[in-house]
Amino acid sequence: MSTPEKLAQIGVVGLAVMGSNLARNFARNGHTVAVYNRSTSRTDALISDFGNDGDFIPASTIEEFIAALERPRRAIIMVQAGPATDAVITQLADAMDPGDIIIDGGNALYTDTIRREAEMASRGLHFVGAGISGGEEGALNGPAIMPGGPAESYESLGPLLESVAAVVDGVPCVTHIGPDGAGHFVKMVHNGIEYADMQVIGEAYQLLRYAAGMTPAEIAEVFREWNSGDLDSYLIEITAEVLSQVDAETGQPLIDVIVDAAGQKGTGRWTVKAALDLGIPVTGIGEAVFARALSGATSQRLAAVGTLPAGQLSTLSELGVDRAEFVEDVRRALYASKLVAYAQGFDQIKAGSQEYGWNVDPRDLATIWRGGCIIRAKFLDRIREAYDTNPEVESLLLDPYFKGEMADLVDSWRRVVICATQLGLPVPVFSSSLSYYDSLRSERLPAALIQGQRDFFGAHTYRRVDKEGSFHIQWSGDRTEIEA
Ligand code: NBP
Repeated sequence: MSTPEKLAQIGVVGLAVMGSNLARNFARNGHTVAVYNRSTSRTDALISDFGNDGDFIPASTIEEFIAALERPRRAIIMVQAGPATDAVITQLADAMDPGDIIIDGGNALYTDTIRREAEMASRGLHFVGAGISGGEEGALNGPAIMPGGPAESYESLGPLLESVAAVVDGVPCVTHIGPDGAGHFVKMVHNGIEYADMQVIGEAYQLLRYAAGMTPAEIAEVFREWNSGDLDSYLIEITAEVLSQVDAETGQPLIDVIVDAAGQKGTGRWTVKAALDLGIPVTGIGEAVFARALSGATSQRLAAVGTLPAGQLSTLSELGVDRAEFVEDVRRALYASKLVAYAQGFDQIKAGSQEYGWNVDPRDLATIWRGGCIIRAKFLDRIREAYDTNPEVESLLLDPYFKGEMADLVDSWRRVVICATQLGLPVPVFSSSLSYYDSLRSERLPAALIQGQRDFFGAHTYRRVDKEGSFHIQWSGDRTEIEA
């Protein structure tokens, strides 16, 4: 096997939609890119369709691919997460030398990344689990990139990633997140927040459509308007596009011909599982994942529609609610619920960072999520400012700016949740986020009663508000308190 005259600065393994777009992005930015895919047809298609984008070195075997890379070799894997990724890692590692860098750009589970990083480190290789957000469009034109792994690998890899990442205010949307699984953990929570963000937008749509009686085209206009204020974000922008789309076949709004069942098998579910392990209440993300699960429970839904009693329902006009005021209330409820979801997501990242010793800086995330990724939003600037003001803030909701926002939003939020309940419209994230908010600000929670119950049936003991120690009531005896 001959070594090519010109070597590649970076290689991409896996040339489905994400890998080929990322390879093109590197090539368009002046890098020579080695490309390899298990089935050579994808490699051939990339070269024939987009070979003019820049310098590619197509390889038909892993050995050819490795030989095409300059040292230290840098290879990005963009294949299906799970066993496929392990198979490719093994192939690459067997052909690489100490000091070479393997980057997994897929949506890997962070615990897999921790395991893989340790395995590769024991072989003298650098392993970088990098979350890449922005879908196929982002991969081609500038994604947000969240690389973990050894800090020293970022010295060699960072400039390359910075050259292809999205840029906001002159700042590339990529930074070293932390050791081993940090990058994939942060990407997972990013996706969890994305689930919540999409669900709150869905709930707002549902209210405007079925409570305010607006058409999809009218609602699209409302979202366009909202996109010029606090809610300015990619997801609000594309929502207006989806709602304006008319189905060519039927002439109906596209939204009305799309089956209302959404999948929830990937990173959203992982986020909630990880949050449960860490004991962090990510209620917004959790409800969003469950809302998708319920949407897909087709047979249960079919059995329930029109048969489960709804009780006495009202309409907006029966409740004497002004439509324009209601639309503004819904905007505020959306914003408040979204704030809760982000605050909870950042809480989870903080907890994960502490658990695994990653030292993740939340300001970095608020900075790199401003561009390229699906949850890019204007208000991430505010989140960064909040952490600039106080990096140790207990919750984003307690930042002075966001507290001020909440003061403006909370009355509308309550009105919307009450109204939705009276109309019989589901608002799982709006309502659970409000309950979370009220729980956070409650002086006393019913957990005291739960502790009393636990002590009663299981002698689990309780702590007192007025002195140190653990106590137990002798419930089946004379009911005196003893110190445990
Ligand atoms: P897919 O996730 O659909 O994976 C297809 C690629 O995996 C093909 O190149 C395929 O090769 C390769 N592959 C498989 Br499957 N098994 C393999 C094996 N045992 N050995 C070698 N290669 C194997 O591609 P994608 O949608 O481009 O996504 C790539 C990664 O990026 C995934 O981890 C995904 O979760 C992540 N991601 C995707 C998006 C998105 O919007 N799609 C966004 C962010 C992250 P073949 O051609 O020979 O079958």
